[in-house]
Amino acid sequence: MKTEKPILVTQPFLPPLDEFNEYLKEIWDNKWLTNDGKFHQMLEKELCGYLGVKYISLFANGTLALITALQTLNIMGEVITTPFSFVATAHSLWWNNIKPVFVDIESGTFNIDADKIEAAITPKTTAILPVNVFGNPCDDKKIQAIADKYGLKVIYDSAHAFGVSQNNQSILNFGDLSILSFHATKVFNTFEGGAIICKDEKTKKRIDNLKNFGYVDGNVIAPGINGKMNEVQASMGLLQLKYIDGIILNRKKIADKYRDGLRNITGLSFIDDIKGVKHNYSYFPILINAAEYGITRDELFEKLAKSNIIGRRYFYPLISQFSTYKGLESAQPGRMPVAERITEEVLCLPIYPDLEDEIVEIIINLLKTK
Ligand code: T4K
Repeated sequence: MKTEKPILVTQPFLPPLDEFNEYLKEIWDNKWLTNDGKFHQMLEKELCGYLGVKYISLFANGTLALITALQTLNIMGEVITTPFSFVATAHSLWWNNIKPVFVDIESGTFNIDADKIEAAITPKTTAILPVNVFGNPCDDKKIQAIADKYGLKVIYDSAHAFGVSQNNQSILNFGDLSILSFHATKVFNTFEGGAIICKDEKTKKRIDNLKNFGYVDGNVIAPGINGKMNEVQASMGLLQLKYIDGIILNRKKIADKYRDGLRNITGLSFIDDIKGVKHNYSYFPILINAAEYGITRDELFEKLAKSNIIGRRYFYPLISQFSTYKGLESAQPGRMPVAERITEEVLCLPIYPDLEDEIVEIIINLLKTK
């Protein structure tokens, strides 16, 4: 069983080109390309409505949004975060001269284990930076209670969590600030892009200033960055919004098909939908317990690749295992047993709105036959 062309872990959704051309024509006519343009303003407004959030500030990418979110709240010293994420999470701390302190994750969601946060707090801790990894919500209640007790800020890296809600509330409203990524590989894409979500107008203004070099009325109030989203990106976002419900529905159908096909395979497990949560099916991670499954995750990865199925080991290695971070005390081997196991077992299977049923069946059969 080998597919004709390589099946990648994801493929961006692209709307019909002629619909995009209409936006491009308007941009060409107006000659307004960036700096809070018409489409930028429209997208901020429409996203607030779609996502159920109060204020949103668009960015050129999610990493700049993270870096600016930390600057917005003047975070410094040490920040508690997860090692099980894309490296941009911890990099945003490094860029702000903040020391990341890694805390283990829980096996049910792969998110930071809220019960282990308190032990990592020191007099230098100023914030918690959890990640709603693969779009699964963190235990916000517990995290917020700890933050309140110790006077810490909470910034959520929600790069994977576009459109996810819990008990009919957007999880982007968790914490003080949340960030999104609109990268090509995400559920909702603007080629590259990102955003910060905040709850009051004053903070929104500060973020908008910081993403525009720190300018306020001709004065510069802080060493801000150029984080602005341009009009081509924003118009792509407006167009994506027209299709987003169908995109998420197709992803759900694929996730359901995987779950039906992969349930009850010894040594292979996955996360089911969480009660009360509206998921976005941004990734489909499975765990391979080599002793029970018969081959290791890496052997399975190679086997699938031979059949042209290119999964991804998100997130392997852990951020704390990269050279840049492995010298930190919190990164030492043995300190985060759950994360250290999951990073060796995880494999993300292809999932994207156009993925054909027959391909999903091929993948399921490959996983069934060892
Ligand atoms: N926080 C978290 C938790 C994140 O996951 C990320 C980004 C960030 C923060 C930072 O947000 P951004 O600054 O990126 O907005 C990818 C993405 O580049 C990255 O955005 C993403 N997380 C990360 C999880 O995945 P790679 O190195 O795996 O990307 P790449 O190029 O190997 O692409 C993955 C697959 O997607 C390929 O197999 C093919 C497909 N693909 C990719 C691109 C770029 C396409 O089909 N078309 C494309 O245009 O990092």
